[in-house]
Amino acid sequence: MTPIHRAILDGNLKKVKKLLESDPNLIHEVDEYNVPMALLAAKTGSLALVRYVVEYSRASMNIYDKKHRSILHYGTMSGNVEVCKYLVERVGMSPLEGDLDLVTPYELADSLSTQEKVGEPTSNTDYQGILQYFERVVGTPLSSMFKNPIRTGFFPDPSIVRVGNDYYMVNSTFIYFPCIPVSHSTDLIHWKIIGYAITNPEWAMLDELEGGNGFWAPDISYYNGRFYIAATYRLNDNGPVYRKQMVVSSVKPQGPYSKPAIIEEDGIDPSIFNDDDGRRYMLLNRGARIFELNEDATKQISEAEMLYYGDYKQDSEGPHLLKKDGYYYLFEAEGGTESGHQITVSRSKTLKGRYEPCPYNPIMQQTDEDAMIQRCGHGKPVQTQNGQWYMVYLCGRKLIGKNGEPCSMLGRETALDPITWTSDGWPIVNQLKGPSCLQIKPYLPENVQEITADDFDEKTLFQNWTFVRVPEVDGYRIEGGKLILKGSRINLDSMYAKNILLRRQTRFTFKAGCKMQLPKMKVGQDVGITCYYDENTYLKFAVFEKEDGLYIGVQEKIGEQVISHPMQKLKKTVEAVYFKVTAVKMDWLFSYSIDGKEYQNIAHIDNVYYLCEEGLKKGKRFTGAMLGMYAHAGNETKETLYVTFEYFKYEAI
Ligand code: 6LW
Repeated sequence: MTPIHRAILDGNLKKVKKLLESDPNLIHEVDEYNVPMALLAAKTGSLALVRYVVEYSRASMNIYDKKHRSILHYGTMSGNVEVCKYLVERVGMSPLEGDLDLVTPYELADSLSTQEKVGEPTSNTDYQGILQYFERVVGTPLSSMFKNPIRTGFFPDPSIVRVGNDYYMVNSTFIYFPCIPVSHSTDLIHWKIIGYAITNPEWAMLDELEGGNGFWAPDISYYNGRFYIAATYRLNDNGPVYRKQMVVSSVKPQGPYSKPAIIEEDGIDPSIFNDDDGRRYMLLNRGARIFELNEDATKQISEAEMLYYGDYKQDSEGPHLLKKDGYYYLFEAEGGTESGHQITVSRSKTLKGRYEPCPYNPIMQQTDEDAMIQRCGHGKPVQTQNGQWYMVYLCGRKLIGKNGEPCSMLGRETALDPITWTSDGWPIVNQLKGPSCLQIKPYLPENVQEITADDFDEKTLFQNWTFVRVPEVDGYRIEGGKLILKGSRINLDSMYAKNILLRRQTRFTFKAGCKMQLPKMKVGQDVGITCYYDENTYLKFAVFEKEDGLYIGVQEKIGEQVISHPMQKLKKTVEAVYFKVTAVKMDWLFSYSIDGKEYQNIAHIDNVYYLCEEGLKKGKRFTGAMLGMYAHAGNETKETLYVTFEYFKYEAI
């Protein structure tokens, strides 16, 4: 331990002063965990030492440890209210700034005070006091706050509409079927999928599309008693026409929706705007182009023309118009869906312009490139029944893989932050502070959270299940509380594979499991669980029938590579297999059981990078990690393979 480190840990101000006077740069040292000295000083709880470091040393106050914890996180750990007060009131540190696990000082104080209550009280700590202090400065108890992202896992490109006291959201689904989930909420925080824009297999048009194409960036709106969903239908890159727009409508938000009307206009991210004079329009990129629609929004009736390109002028897309107080406000996503992503706004007194950009642009952007919540953009505003305004927007979080590589495992997600209107009439999101980790809940009645376990006891599948492209007509059935999947002739590595039933991975850390009855299999067949990104990258945790018997184990598919982990032989008499996946960020453990009681580990993979967006350079990797069940029958036999699953559980840990 270096002398400055020792002096700080001892809270020895005299010694710290002496050392820094002789060499001011010593404050830039870090300990063996890479924690900067200034943060360690805060952790001692010595206010005099903290003040000296802040006011006389060369330490900056925008420094973090490698978990992106600030000096206020460390002040909180000290248990000294006075240190926290000083850091908040004199240094301007925020109790709402999240670390890489999105834990804020406010929540840290809460968990430490709970530990304090159950454990041994330690002498000089007052976590309860810090918690109360943070509650006073934030102005809201923790129980009245929510965390971003509000929709974790693959929920990109959100669009929202309110009808009465109900909120509806749509997100992109690319090649997944049913297409484009419609989710419902009453509180803007908890969402449940209630239906889909396209449920008729004949209307899905997904069969020939590579992963990443399909239905992009939908918009939901409401007009004359009907819900309208518009989206881009993105074809493969090989034809002259590879983008069209589609519109469906229904009187019920959950559908069924009408047959897609196709609008042959190039561009992405269509949204529908209904003007007060009853005329209807579609907006879409590049920038914000506009054309008129007929009364039922199924036909284009004017040429597209440029409304306004955008303020940032790069990858301008996701246009939405809002009419308010005599202005047309035009919201755009700019900078592309990666780290430069942002939301800008412009306005005009007349629909066709000229649009003037907002002086506060971008009104949403993450500027701290080390923070967990990144790539914030592509949003749409909504006003609550109480008159408050919110923005739903796209965001993404990256884990760090084993070799330091960024891994966007959960794909692009949805976040929520309040909009306030400035005195000169401009909307700004979260006070221009970028995305929040912890935010005050809208003043709205709470509703229930999405279901995480399925016993297949209902007649139909829960709405959070989704297929990779359209399943066969007899691809699955639910019978006597069990799910029966029909084996696919084609393997998972092809876009022609069928009946792959998946759900979103919504947490970095989770446990999932299912019980499968073992069918009679032929050599070359395999049945079980898949953790899936697309036809190029996935893993199978399954039972494989080989020449010399039945095996259970894990097989990874990473581009052209197939990696088989050592498998275990199963007795022919085995009737059922229980699968368990325990995932802690990039590190996953696979275990199985024959009796449902004793589990045995079969494989451990410490870097599932290929289930992330960055995992392979092939195709458009726009979705997120999924997991679920599959059966691969192969082409060797005429007999149909059916496999029965009794339940599938998924829980955050
Ligand atoms: C979508 C575009 C985008 O059309 O990504 O982040 C594209 N934004 O708006 C695919 O989701």
